[in-house]
Amino acid sequence: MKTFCGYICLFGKPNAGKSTILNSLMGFKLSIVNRKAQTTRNKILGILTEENHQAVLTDVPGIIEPKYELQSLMVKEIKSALSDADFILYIIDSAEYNKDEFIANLKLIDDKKYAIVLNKIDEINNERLIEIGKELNEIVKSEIIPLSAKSGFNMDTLKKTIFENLPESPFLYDSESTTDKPEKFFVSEIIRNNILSLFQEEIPYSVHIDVREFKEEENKKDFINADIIVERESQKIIIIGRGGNMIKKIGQNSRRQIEEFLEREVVLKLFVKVKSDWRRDERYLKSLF
Ligand SMILES: Nc1nc2c(ncn2[C@@H]2O[C@H](COP(=O)(O)OP(=O)(O)OP(=O)(O)O)[C@@H](O)[C@H]2O)c(=O)[nH]1
Ligand SMILES: [Mg+2]
Repeated sequence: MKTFCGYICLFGKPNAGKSTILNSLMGFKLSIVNRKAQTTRNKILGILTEENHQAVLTDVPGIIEPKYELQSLMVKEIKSALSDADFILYIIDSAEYNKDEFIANLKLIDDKKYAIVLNKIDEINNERLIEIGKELNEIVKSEIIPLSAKSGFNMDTLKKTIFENLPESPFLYDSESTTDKPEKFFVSEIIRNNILSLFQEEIPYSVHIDVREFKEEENKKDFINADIIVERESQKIIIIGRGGNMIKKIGQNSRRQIEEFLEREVVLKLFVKVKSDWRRDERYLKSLF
């Protein structure tokens, strides 16, 4: 039997809904989603296999002008995913659509095969949707898929487009795999997402999670030991909170979600550590990416 397999890159601005779309296609929460922009930092693979088709979906950070080393590495993640891609989904938040910006980002992908995904159409009215559609039709010849990842509207069309654009190729992953990242990665992402949700301004962007220990023992709960790395002593105090109330909340919420993800019970120990200016420390970042 012929098989079809290839890399599909989810590309777009921060907050466009790339990770939400990946999760919806996969049918479970693989990539963290947050209403704050710049949620995704690393390239995440979701492997979707149906019969003789395998789509390797890459969720990447939103496209930005890098201002510090961490962001430069995030842009590198995007560029490597784009160059590997057989097909690109250019994802747009329809409520935030802007023609000039659309054209500027299109330049990064216009040598590749792509489709335009107009996400969050639940946030605009029909007249606006038609207006955007007309404008896009004047700029590109590619397929345009209006959808709402949140409600699931038109996700089936998107899936069909993805499978139709896979090149003929042997499978790259075995058909049971759903991702390339180890469980440890998802544990750190869940903890980071709770910090993103609980704190404002700089804190979420100053945090890195280092899962130092992840022990699976027979007849015992998994033991997870993770460091929350921040850039300054003052941030450490905020993360710990009055009488430890914030770190306790982070721990409780994360443990619950980790257990949901792993489908088994865990013991989670969190420590807050300061590593000054880690976001600009090239050597440290290299060890993370
Ligand atoms: N109303 C509405 N909101 C959506 C839809 N899809 C995603 N969102 C919301 O948009 C926000 C951003 O979603 P993400 O999936 O994290 O966006 P992203 O493109 O991965 O963002 P980065 O990782 O920061 O680049 C979240 O609050 C989502 O719940 C949609 O179809 N409709
Ligand atoms: Mg994301």
